[in-house]
Amino acid sequence: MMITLYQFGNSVCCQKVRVTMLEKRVAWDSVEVNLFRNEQYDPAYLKLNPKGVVPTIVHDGAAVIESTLICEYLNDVFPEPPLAPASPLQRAEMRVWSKMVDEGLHEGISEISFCAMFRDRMRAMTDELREKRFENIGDPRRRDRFKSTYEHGTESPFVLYAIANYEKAFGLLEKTLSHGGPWILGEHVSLADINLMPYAARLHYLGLLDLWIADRPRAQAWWTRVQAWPSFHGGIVAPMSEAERTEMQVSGPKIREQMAALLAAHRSKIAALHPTH
Ligand SMILES: N[C@@H](CCC(=O)N[C@@H](CS)C(=O)NCC(=O)O)C(=O)O
Repeated sequence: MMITLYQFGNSVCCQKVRVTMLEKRVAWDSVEVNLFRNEQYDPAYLKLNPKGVVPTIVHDGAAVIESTLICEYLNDVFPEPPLAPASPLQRAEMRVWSKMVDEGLHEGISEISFCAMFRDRMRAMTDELREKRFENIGDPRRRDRFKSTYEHGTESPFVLYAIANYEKAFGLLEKTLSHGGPWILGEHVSLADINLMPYAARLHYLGLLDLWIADRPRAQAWWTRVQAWPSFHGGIVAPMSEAERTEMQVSGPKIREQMAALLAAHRSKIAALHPTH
């Protein structure tokens, strides 16, 4: 039973697949798909993953795409240790978290990361090369996001959507953990936690996580527990290069002040709308 993971360095959605495989104690081979060299658009790779994104796994010759679905697939194929509860109701609760990541936090973290790190890199390109990068993005919505954040930085509406989605997620985390914890679904770690981990970790490395969790003690306790968890370390911390870590640590603080101001403004608006919350 052979697993090949198509991945790229520090990519958040590859991180959760690695964490899941480590927790399941399955071995895998890695193939790098270099996103900076557009290898995701290589025709051979597009056959495996028609969206042209990482990760993909190939297991016994069959390709599985979409990181959330890959983690669920791994949990089905390798039942021990279980990373999903047995009850259908609790499984539905677990999927609220992966859905939240896929529908909001994923896009959100690319905006924040882009703003903090890749925007400067793109500024340094020639106009011609930059236009080519934009043209290469086949999906018009993704291209518009990318362009908006390139042009407006933290003033892009997509950055505000990111901030609002994170606010909702950490608000829900705080509330959910108040019913028990220490993990999202209670006593056992699950794919709900694993899905969220890389998205909290990226903010942490950018030096921005505390903006959302400084006043949320249960979310903070969850984050401390995550950092001490061996598969988090093995799947996210250990594979990170020194250069990647440094780039995040240097870039995040450049947008911190604007992010804090946007979050504060967003929080006041929400508080005015729902005074009881
Ligand atoms: N929903 C997909 C999202 C995959 C995705 O967006 N991957 C990013 C890296 S985290 C990517 O490959 N981007 C390629 C690009 O920007 O061209 C999943 O969870 O697998």
